[in-house]
Amino acid sequence: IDKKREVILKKSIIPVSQLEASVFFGKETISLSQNLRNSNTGIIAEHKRRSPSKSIINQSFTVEEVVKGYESAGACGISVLTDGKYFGGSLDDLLLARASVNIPLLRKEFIVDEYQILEAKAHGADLILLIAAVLTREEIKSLSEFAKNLGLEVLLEVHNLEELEKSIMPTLDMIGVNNRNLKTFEVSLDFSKELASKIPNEFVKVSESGISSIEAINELKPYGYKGFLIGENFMKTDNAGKAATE
Ligand code: IGP
Repeated sequence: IDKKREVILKKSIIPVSQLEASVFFGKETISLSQNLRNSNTGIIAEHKRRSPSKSIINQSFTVEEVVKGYESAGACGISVLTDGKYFGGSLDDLLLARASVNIPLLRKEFIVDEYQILEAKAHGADLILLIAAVLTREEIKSLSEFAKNLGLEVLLEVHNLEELEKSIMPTLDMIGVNNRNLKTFEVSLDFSKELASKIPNEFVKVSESGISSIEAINELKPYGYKGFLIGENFMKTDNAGKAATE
């Protein structure tokens, strides 16, 4: 992570003043947490070309095609991977998505620095992801406060009880349980089921990764989950938007 921070700061070629001058910077954000509270499907569909666990998933569609498909299929929000190294994404993907749809957009990235949050806002994001596994409580606090001050919502990702307990604070909007262990790539919905009762009710509960059927969603709903983050299962099909409808 320190390496990543170094790389980011070196690459921070767009001056902050220029990010702040972008058309999207002053734009009001759209609330994913509200959408999820009011929805009975709760789908957050992800744009994901490839991943470290599966290599290439799908590279045959443009970002616009995928996100428009997701929007017309009724997704509550869209997650756009902007990490290039592991997921083949970029901030341009986020910008193209923003130009194509009017539903909330998550910048899916390993965020470790405030500069990345400014980038997210300038490229049209409505919310950011913070991953408890790579951040201290103090970092989660300062990064989430920074995001909230820009009008962005915060989805905090946890994978176990320790990460959850260290992270709970009022500047988070949604808490996501990642069903995939980022180190071993093991996937199990049991992670969501086991942690559900430990997540305080003021946060919208999201279950992330490895969700590949309506049955899985129906299994998770009784545990209080309102959001379901799905990438690979939609992206691997010939028509991601259509898969999201079904
Ligand atoms: C989507 P899946 O199994 O449906 O493709 O998973 C999403 O949850 C996953 O991409 C993800 C992720 C992350 C990627 C969850 N947390 C953190 C990168 C970084």
